[in-house]
Amino acid sequence: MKDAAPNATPETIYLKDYTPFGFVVEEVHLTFRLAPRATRVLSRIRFAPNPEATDRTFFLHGEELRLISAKIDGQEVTPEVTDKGLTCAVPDGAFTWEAEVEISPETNTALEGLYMSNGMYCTQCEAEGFRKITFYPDRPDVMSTFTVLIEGDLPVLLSNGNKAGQGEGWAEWHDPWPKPAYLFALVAGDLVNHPDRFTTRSGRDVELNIWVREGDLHKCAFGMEALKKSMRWDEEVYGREYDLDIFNIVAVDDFNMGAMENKGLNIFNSSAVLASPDTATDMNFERIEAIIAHEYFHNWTGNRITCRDWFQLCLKEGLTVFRDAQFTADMRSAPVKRIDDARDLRARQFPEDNGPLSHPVRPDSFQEINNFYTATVYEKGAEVIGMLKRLVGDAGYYKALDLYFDRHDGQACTIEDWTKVFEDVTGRDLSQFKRWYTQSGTPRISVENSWADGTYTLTFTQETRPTPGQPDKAPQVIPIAVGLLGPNGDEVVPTTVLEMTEARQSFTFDKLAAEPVPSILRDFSAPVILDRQLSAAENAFLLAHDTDPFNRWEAGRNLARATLLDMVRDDAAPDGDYLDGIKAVLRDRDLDPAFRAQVLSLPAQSEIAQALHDGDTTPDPEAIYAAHEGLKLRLAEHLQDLLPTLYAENQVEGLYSPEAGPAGKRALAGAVLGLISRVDGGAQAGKQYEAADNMTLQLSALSNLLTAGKGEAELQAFYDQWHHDRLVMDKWFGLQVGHAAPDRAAEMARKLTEHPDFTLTNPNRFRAVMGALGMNHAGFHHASGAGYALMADKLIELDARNPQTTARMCAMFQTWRRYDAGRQAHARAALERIAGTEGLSRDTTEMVSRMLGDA
Ligand code: B3K
Ligand code: ZN
Repeated sequence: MKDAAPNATPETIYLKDYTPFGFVVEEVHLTFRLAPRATRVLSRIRFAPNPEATDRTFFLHGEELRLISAKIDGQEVTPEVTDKGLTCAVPDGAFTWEAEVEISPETNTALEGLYMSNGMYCTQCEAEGFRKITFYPDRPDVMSTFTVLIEGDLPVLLSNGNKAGQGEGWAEWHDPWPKPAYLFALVAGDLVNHPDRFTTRSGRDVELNIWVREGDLHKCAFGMEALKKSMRWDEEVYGREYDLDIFNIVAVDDFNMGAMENKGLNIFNSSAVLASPDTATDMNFERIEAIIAHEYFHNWTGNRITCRDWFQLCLKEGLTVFRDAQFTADMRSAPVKRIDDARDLRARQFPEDNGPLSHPVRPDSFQEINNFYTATVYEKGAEVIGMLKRLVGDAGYYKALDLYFDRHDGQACTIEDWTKVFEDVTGRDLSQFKRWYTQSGTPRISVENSWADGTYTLTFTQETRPTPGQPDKAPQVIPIAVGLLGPNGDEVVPTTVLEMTEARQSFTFDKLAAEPVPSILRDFSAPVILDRQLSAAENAFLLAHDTDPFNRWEAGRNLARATLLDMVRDDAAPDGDYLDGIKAVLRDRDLDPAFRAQVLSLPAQSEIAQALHDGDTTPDPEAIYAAHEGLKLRLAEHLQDLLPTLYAENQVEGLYSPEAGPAGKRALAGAVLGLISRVDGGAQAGKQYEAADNMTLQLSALSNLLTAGKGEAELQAFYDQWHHDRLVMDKWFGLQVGHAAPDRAAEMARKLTEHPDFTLTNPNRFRAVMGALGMNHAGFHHASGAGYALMADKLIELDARNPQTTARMCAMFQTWRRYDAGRQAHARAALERIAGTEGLSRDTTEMVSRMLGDA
C-alpha cells in the first residue's frame, strides 16, 4: 500500500494462530420478524465451556447490527460492543444467551448476510456473513443444531433442515445436523416451485423443490434432473446418501458467485440453475449440471465434514470440485472434460500461481477470506486430489474416502486429517506430498531422453520459481503418466505412472525393439508446466497416433501454440504440419465431434502472452491478436473444402437435447461456422440465425455475424426478442464487448455501462460487461490504457456497494507486469487510483495491495 493511501492496512490472520473457541454451542434458536429495513432477529443460544479450550473470553462476532437487548439465563446484560462484535462476562458453567438485534436487508447491497433481491429475502453467509445477521461465534469449527422460526407476510418461508411447522405468516424449520453458521440460510419470497421426489437407496423419501419467480418455472426441469442424477451418483460412487426429508434449491438474480451449499437449502445464482433450450446454450446446460452436482456433493464434503478454519477451505472445495469433475466425466465424455479442465487451469490458475496473487492451496495468512475462493484453492486443490488418487490407485482412494467419512463425520477438520486417512489406509508417508498444500507456484518440468541397446531413458528436472513470500522451493511428488509409441505409431509401453520425487530423476524402459516416441503427462496427470520443445514433426506424429486422447489434443495444441508464437515473433506463415494435422483429425469420423471441436480451438491470446513472457519476450497484445486472427483465416482457407461438409454433417435433427452427444455435434458445427464466417462474409451465420430454434444456435450465429463484421440488425432483433430475460441479456452485453476490436473494446464497454439495462446492483450484469472487457485480451491491455482506466472507474464505483465482487474482479489486473513499460504505467496508475480511493473496502484493499506489492 502506498503511503498516500488513506486506507489503513487491514489486520492479517495467520493459520499458526489457530485456537479453539472457549465454548461449545449446544443449540441455536432463531426467530426472524421480517421487514425490509427493520428485520428483528431474536437468538436463543445454549453455550457450555469447551473442555478443549483454555481461553474463556466470550467474544461473539457481529457487524452492522443494532443491539436491542441481551440476556444471560434470563437476566438483562450490557455487553461491550464494537464494530467487530461484543464481549460479555458469563457464568462458569453452561448458560443461555439471548439477544435481539435489528438489521436492514433492503439496504444491504454487499449481498452478504440477509439481503433482498427483487422483493425476495435471501442470505449468503459463507464465509463470514452470519455475523451480519446476529451476534455469534462465526467460525466454522463451532457447530450446532438450528431451529428457525420465520415470521413474514410472504407466501414462501424457507430455512435449513426439515419443516417443523407452518401457519399463516410463519414457518418453523429444524435442522438436526450440527453445522457451522456459514451454512445457515433463509429465503422468503413470492415464489413457485418445480417439485419432484427422490428415494434414497436405503428407502428415505425426499421431497425436492426448485423455487423460482413465477415466470421462470419453465426453466427448472433440467436442474431437477441434474439434482436427481447427482443424488444417485453420490450413492453409487461414494456410498453417500442424502440425510434430510427435503432438499430445496432457490434461484436468486443478485448473487455474488455461482451457488451456495447451505444445508438442505442451496441458494443459486439464477444463471447457475435456470435453463430452457431457447434461452440457455449447451455450455450453460453443462455448467448448470456441474454446479448442481457440486453444491449437492458438498452435503457430505463440506457440510457433514466441514473445515476447522478458513485456511482449510480446500478440504471441502478441492475435494468437491474433484467429485463434480468425476461426475461430469461419467455423465459426458471423460477425455473432453479433462481437456476442458486443463484449459481452464492454464487460463485461470497458472496466471494466479505465477503472479502477485500466488498462494498455496492451503494459504497460511489472509486479510479477507473471501479473496481466497480462488482457482488455486478450488481447481489446483482438485488437481492435488487427482494426483493422490493416481498415486494410491482407485481402490486405495475409495478406501481412504470411506475412512474419512467414518472417522470425521460431524467434525470440523484439517488437511492433516485428510492426508492421515490416506496414510493410514495405504501405509504411505505423505510428508513430501503435502508440499502441494503448502508450496505455491507451478512446477516446471523439463525432459531429456536417451536411447542405447534397447533401453530408453527419460530424465526429468523439476523447478518451481519463487513466489511472493516463498523464495526457495523444494521438490514435489509428481505423478507423471507416460506411454511409449513405436515408430509406426503403435503403443509399445502402455500408460505407466512414474513417481518423481527428486529435483532431477531418471526412469528407464528396457527390451525395446526400436527407439520409441514418448507421450508424457498423459491425461494431464499433474498440474505442472511441461517445458518440452518438440519438433513440429514429433507433435504431428503424436497428434496422429497418440492413444491417450488428452495428449493427442495436447500435441495439436503444441503445434498451434508454436505456430502462433512464430507468427508473432517472426511474422512467419502458419506451420504446414499443424494445418495438415488438424485436417486429418477433423476428417476422422470415428472421433467424437466434441473432441474434434477441442482440437480445432486455439490457445487463448493470454496463454500466448504468458508463453512469450516465459521466454523473456515482452508480449504485444495487438500482435498476438493479429496472429490469432491471421491463423483463423489461414485455417479457414486451408480447410475450405472440408468445412461445408463438416458443418452439414454436424447439424442435429429433431427436438433439442442438451446431452453430450448432440451438444458435441453443435460444438463442432459452431467451431466450423467460426471459420466459415471468415471467408463467406457471414452468409452461413445469417442463415443459421434465421433458422435457429435454440439459444446455442442463435448465439453462435450472432457471434459469427459479428466476427464477419455484420450483425447490426440481428443485434437489435436479439435485443427486441429477449430484453425481458436478464440471463439472455447478459449474453447480449457480453458478446458485444467480446467481439470489439482492440482499439474499440473499452469504448464499447463504456457505452454499454451507460445502457439503460446496465446496473451495478446485479453482479451478473456487471460481469457480463466488465468481465468481458477483462477477457478481451488485446482490448483490456490496449496501449492507450483506456481498458485499465475504465476498469478502475467501474471497480471504484462498485466497491462502495459490493466489495466481494469488486475484489474478485480486480484480479483481472494480475498479469499487468508482463507487458511493456507504457502499459505498466497505465496499469499502475489505475491500480493506485483504486488503492487511493477513500473508504475502499478491506476486500479490495488487500487485492490491490498484493498486485502493487514487490514483484
Ligand atoms: N461455498 C460456496 C462459495 C462461497 C464463496 C464465499 N465468498 C460455493 C461453492 O464453492 O460451492
Ligand atoms: Zn464448493
